[in-house]
Amino acid sequence: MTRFFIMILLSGLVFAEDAKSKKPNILWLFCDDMAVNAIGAYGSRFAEMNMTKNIDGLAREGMRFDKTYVCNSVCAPSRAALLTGKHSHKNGKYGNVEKFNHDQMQFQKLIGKGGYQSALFGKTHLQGEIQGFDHWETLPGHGKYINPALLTAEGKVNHEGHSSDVITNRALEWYNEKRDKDKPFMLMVHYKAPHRAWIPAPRFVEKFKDTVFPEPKTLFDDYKTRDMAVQHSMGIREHMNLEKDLKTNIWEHRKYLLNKDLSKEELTRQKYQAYMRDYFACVAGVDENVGRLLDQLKADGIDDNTIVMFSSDQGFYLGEHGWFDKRWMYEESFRTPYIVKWPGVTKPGSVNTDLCQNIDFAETFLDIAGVEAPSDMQGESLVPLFEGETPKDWRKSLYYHYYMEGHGVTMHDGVSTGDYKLIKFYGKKAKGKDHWEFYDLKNDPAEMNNLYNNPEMASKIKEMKEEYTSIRDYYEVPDERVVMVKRDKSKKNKK
Ligand SMILES: [Ca+2]
Repeated sequence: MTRFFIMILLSGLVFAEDAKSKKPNILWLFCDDMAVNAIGAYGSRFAEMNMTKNIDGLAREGMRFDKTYVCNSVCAPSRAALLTGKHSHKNGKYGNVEKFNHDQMQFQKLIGKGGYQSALFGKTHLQGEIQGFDHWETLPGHGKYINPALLTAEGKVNHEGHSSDVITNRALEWYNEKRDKDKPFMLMVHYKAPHRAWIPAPRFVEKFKDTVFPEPKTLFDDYKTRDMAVQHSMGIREHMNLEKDLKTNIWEHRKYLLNKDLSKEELTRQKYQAYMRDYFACVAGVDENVGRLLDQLKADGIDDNTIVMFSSDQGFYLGEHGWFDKRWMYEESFRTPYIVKWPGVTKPGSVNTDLCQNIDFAETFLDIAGVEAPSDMQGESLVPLFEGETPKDWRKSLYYHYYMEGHGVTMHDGVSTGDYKLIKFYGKKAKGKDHWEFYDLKNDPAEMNNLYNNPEMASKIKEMKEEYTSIRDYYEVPDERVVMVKRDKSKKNKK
């Protein structure tokens, strides 16, 4: 009896030693257009509504990153930056239309050297066949919300159900049945939700029907001091499509719109509520599926040796400035959520405020896997930050560059130190001239006051212009303007 007990004790010790020396698994959870403000853990105006309990749980048990940003706030370029660890001008993916060069180096082509098996499920938005993953099942283009097809190495496979459920089901099938259980894994789960046109799974359609969502303070922004923002075409009132976006009966709504008693403000408010109902019904679907994946790790007893990271391809406007969509270098779209739970490494409930960017993710994955990152990747490993040890020479500013002309957002680039932001608009709407904006983020976090013409700010602006030149040099941004590939409207974008 005693001998039996000792044996159990010894095997327990061996197991504990094994777990310690074993490389950690990585579960990467990635959304499309998930606003920082949508996540309760970030303490937004929706936080008390408790709509993201599984994602919030990750922040409670791990580290919340408050200053993680993207380099180009639109779907495909963000994914290219994620895989290559490079800004758009280095990976060649400037917008959503031109082809991505899959032959270039990407982290997943190297992570196997560290003994990892890799798999990706869901949205990549990078036309052409993805390379380097041991297993992949990806949505063609944007993919469909309901009954999506997935591209695989063997061809296209049709699935039934909502995309968030299908993507999770496929990931779980690989996890349970196809992976090599003796190797660590890098599992990437890329949801389409909550991208426009915000179609939830049927079980969530009615979830928020009686909910009144709090409005942002800037819902009725008049864009005073911001010439470029005036020209937007992502206004909830003016540009949100009634039929496709808000799924209303268009004829009934037309009658409604013709009602002269309805003020512009009231129309904005009603459309905002309808938008939030669908957006959060999609978020609820993601959160539930995040819970399913976390439960599985726990049930298998490997949650202690699995790093879970949650992020999005960029932020989104949930009515701030009267908008939906992304693209701008303003905080709501420039910033993205990032939460990391690494048991034994990230301190539970901790918050990091260092400047991080989506070009850092590739090098972070490689660092975890013990694989050296190629010297031309442009990010930094975030592993020291997970350990609570910010390197002394950590970056002091971030570079951003948007190359498209979409939703009334003209081409622009800029630099942010977290406290100050300088933006240079130079695209069509700037009419051939450089048009600058400058924000004091500490005193004006909502970016309502462009202070570029304020003489009191002159020396700070000069300093930020020097920073702008220096960061462009550092990342080797060419001076030549990029001519964007236009979408061929004669063909349907099938892939
Ligand atoms: Ca997106």
